[in-house]
Amino acid sequence: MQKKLIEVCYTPADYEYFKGRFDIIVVIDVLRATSAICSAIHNGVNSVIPVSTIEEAKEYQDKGYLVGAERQGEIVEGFDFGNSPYSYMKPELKGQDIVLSTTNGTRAINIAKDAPTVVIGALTNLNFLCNWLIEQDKNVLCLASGWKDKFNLEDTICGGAIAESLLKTGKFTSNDDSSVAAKYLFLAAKDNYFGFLKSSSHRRRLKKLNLNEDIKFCLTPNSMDVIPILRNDRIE
Ligand code: 3SL
Repeated sequence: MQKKLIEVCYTPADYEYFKGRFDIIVVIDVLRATSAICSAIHNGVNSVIPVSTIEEAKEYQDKGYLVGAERQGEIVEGFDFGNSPYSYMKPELKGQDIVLSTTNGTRAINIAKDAPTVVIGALTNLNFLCNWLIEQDKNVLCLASGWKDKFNLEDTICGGAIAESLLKTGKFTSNDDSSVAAKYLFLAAKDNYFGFLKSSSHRRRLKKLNLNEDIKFCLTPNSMDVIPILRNDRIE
């Protein structure tokens, strides 16, 4: 039986070099967009509509939607909430369709949206997602959201964790050095994500904004058994 592919792409800017060869794209933004989306779906939000720009977010707000918007780690003035996974646990959000726009995560989701399947990955849903991906038996690309088209550690490590888990089954293979390096980073970080990522740029950025609790939450693996999937521009 032919093995399926598992590869890791480090930034949305590199996506064009991978595009077209994969059945499933796993979009990853550990700090914090995809962790927040997992949190929303886990807590009974009906759907999250990911939009790339603040202008699009405003249009939805004018139509009466609840809208989360984050830029540079902070809540954009005039919106209902930002990108903290805790904001999406509020009971009043259950059953709602909400809109989200973030610096990197929602942009990466929209860049990948023409792929056959787009699924949301984070450390918070890691094992559940890996088991689901193994069952699908399809070619998988992990797309790290990075930071403004630059490489970041936490998304790459999460991609490496997924690659390692799929490769271990013997049913997947990978050809690209980006995947090999992501796997090595994961193996170095896996026993202490929090410590390993201490000096990462995004952790420092969020720490300055007093978002340590968010960081701890996002770096704690396997707190949620969810597979958020993009269907017709909505993540459900
Ligand atoms: O870039 C994003 O999409 C965000 O997750 C960044 S932040 O964690 O809100 O700073």
